[in-house]
Amino acid sequence: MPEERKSEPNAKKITSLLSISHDKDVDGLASAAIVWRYAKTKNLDFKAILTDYGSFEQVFSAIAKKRDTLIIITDLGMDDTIIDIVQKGLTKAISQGCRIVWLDHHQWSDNAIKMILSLGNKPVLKVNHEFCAAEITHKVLLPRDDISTELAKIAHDTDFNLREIEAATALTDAVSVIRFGAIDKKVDVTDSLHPVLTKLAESGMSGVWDNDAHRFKDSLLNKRVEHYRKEKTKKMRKALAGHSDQVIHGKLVRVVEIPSGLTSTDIGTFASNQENLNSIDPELKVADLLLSLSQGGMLGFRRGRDGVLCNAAAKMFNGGGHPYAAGGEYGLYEDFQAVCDDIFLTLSKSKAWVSES
Ligand SMILES: [Mn+2]
Repeated sequence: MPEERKSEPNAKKITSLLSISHDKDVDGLASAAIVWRYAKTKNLDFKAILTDYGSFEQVFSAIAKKRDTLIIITDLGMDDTIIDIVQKGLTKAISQGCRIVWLDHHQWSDNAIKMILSLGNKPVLKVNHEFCAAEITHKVLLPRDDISTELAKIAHDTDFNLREIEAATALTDAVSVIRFGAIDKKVDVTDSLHPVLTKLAESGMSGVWDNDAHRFKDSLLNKRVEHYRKEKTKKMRKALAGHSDQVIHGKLVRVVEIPSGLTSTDIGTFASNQENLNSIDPELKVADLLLSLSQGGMLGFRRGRDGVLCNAAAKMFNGGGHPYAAGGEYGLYEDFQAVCDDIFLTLSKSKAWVSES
């Protein structure tokens, strides 16, 4: 039984579009909204799955059942650990007339790139670290659509942690509230995010956010976000109060422990604001390099000012990323202060993370 059809693109046969995007943040959501707008312009039935790396097995076995579907994957990276799962699902789908478009900005292994490009039906793969995923999606699918342009801008503001657009910061918190709420109640994250995704895809930010009133149009969501922010501030003040500092190679390095319900981006943003720090301790200065340690032993790296390369620092802890934000791994631990001393010692051994700009 021939499993594979001839690899002619079945463009004419394609009737539906499946969007698979990252559920964790605004970038993933905005990417899915842009893909949805694209589906509308092509009159394709649309379905979205918002997911995270832990669920790849489930997602890609669902993909294997698809026929004559354009599958657009956004804001999700691939490394060697998941190649087999992904390849199996995609190969089956392609043999059933599907086409693959993958748009991302994370780190990919060479093997993962080779695998995607070797698939049938002319796969499209765009990976670019200089943009967020929604920007790439916008450029590739709908460069002239105003709402997609806006969504890409919103995603850029949060993904690069610029925090210049109030609505973008608010949407970031809304995504967290909705995700944590779904996880708590053990309901599906995609289902919970669907109302917001629908409105973003229909009308862009004006579908969810009232710019004049500086609030969400959905008053319940607005209340949940306000409450979440208050709780978050409390937690962050507490986390920062327990910081450990050391000056290394002339740079102030600070380690904080992240409590549950907060991300290293939350802490990084809060701790880079001098006013926030003054409210905890008038003597506390913004650190040049901030490391946030999660309870699972993951490390987030953020810089308070130029002169530090977070990616180089993260590399010393089996990680990587950008000069302004990166991630790495410490491993499970018990004694926070012992971890700090260990981290300080590691950072003192190399100057690779210090730049003279
Ligand atoms: Mn992203």
